[in-house]
Amino acid sequence: MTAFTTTVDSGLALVTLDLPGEPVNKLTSGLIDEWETLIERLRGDSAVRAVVLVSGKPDSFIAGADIEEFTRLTTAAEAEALSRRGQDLMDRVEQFPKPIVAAIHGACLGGGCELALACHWRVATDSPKTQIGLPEVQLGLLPGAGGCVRLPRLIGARAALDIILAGKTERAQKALKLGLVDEVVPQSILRQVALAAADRLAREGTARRHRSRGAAGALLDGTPVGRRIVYRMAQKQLLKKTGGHYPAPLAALEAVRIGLEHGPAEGFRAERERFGALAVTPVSRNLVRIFFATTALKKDDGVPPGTEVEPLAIGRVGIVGSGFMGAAIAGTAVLNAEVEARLKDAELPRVGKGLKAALGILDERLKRRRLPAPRHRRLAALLSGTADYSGFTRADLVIEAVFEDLDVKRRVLAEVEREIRPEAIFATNTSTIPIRDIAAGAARPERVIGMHFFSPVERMPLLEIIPSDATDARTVVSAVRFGRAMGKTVIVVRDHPGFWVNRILSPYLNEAGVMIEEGVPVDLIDRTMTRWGFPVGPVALMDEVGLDVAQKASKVMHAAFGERLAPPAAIGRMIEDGRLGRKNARGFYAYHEGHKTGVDERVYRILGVKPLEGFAAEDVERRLVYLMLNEAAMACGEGVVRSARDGDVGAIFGIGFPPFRGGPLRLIDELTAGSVVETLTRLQEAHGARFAPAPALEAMASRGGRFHPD
Ligand code: 3H9
Repeated sequence: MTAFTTTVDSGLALVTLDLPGEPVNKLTSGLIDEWETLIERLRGDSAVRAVVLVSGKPDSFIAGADIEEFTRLTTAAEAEALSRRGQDLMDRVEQFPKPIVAAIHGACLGGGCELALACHWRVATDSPKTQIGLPEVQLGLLPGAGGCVRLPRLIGARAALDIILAGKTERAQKALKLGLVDEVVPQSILRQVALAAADRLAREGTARRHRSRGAAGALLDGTPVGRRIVYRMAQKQLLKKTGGHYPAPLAALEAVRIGLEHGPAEGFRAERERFGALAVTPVSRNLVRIFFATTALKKDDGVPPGTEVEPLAIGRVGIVGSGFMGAAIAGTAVLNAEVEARLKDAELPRVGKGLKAALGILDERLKRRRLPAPRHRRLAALLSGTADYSGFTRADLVIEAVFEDLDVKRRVLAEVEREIRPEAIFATNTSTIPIRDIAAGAARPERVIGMHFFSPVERMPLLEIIPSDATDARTVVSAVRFGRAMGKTVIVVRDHPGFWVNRILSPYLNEAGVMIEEGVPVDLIDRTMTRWGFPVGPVALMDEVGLDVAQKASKVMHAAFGERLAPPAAIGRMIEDGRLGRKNARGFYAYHEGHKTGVDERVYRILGVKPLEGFAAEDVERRLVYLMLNEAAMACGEGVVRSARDGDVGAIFGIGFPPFRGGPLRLIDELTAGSVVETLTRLQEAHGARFAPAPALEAMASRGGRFHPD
């Protein structure tokens, strides 16, 4: 392997790293060997005064240690040894007698960032592709090659903890402000500036950096007493945020603290010991699997391998329905896919409102400095509106986001088909209605597909794409690629009521309603499930979605699947009382000025129940979790998802299934299908037929199988 090429000019060695056969540079064991040999050679080469390290890849400096190698680690001792190797490497860079300058463009993450930190000077490009940070905790790990020690020493405890504990990455300008890099330059002059810095450092020695962090910064970062306050606050926030489910950030906090309070040697020891322990936890294993699953989905077009189609280039999108969903789809399409988006609604005032909401998505980015003003202006100009389909003849894709009603959707499809070119695609944004029903009377059913966005569109990472039996491969590939261009993780699912996400959500939400009718307190239900790891509880989720919307969806599911998915009467009674959830500030919870203030106790009277005392949280958890697992197994058995990988990614990104548990199908594998069947059978005896184990699960239990091969 020859990952490095070195040229020497005027005493300056320009080392270009380009890992052969890989899309990004990563610190593999082989690469580390090669680097060690190389720097030993440069150390002894009297013609070399200084070194510049640059990447030969288009958009990555170094994306970190090789995550593949982590999957092969079997013991904590092996993982600790890997970390020690990384630390030694960085130490040799830091102690190198000649200056080493990191010239950074693209992803500079994890071990890549740690290598840059060990260098004596860092120059980064101002490109939005340049991202510098330590995302290790997102893999259930901590920076294990010296990052927990070097970063706080460079930029202060608070700023370092902000990055390390959240696994954050920063753009170049912010990194400059923090002192994480020393210079930011346009990409075209990166090498020249880095070489000039190397020359200067070789002649004048390494510059001492004096950064003022203000009085508060000096007190909090600069004194042991101040730092104690910082650690305590960080720990409190972490426990609140992670619910104790994610050990990595707490371990990273400890490593940072030890490094700052007891010196680098102790810090490095704490770092590698904790890295070793974390790398073999089930939490880290699950998070690493999710990384590889989402990476694989970036290349998956949703059609069988070998299908040869030329996808439609999508430059203009029409969106029918300028309500909450339609507007957010338009705003997100413009922001991420940079396409022209035209909103259509029945009346111009409604169109105006939708355009304002779509523009709001761009404005928010501008305000948070994620979008420069000229780009904001350019993107805003891509948005337009109409009340009469004008311009739709030029659309490549039309997304319908009207009311969730079969007749209305069919009417819109017929209208749109009259306007658009024959090769244009019609996508329906439905959450439950089968695409074949919507496309039943279509003139060109092969161009009709489902695109199920999740709300709020600009923030939710998942998109379900649903071809009907009539949809052609070109339409599938075009829609999947467009979804990805919109920044979504896309799963292609089977045309079955509720598709994947709402299918597995349906029995879970229903059961929450059934429990409320039994008198189980609302806050007990929600608290139990957030403690289990969901970002919100099922009752709060119904309020968020809207009780009317939830009822509509549950009726579709009831009609399709019968009594097993019968909606609880509670929702209907809430709606009769005029309660629609957060949107009208009246739901299971009370709201004040848009903020949830607590359970609305009047709800129990409306439902004619008395809240029970002493109901066991374990019973709540078991009923809710096992119903979701059972439905996931059943739907997977029916081929609703193409693989267990897609099912788990869909549950995690679509409904916030706790990532550390790996997804519902992974959880079944971990519990074993046999034990899940046993628990369901006991629940069935106690609570009724809706808990009857899915045939797919029983079959799996009897042959001792798993959903995931690994
Ligand atoms: C770490 O560094 C630990 C250290 O502190 C301590 C060590 C002792 N490893 O995502 P893409 C592959 S932990 C292995 O489609 P993009 C990826 O699987 C690491 N493989 O491209 C895919 O492979 P394939 C901390 C990696 O442009 C291909 O590269 N670092 C790694 O959308 C293209 O990836 C991270 O957590 C890796 N580190 O995004 C960063 N990185 O083509 C993880 C990428 O065979 N990486 N691959 O399917 C990322 O966030 C994104 O991949 C990146 C590029 C932003 C770099």
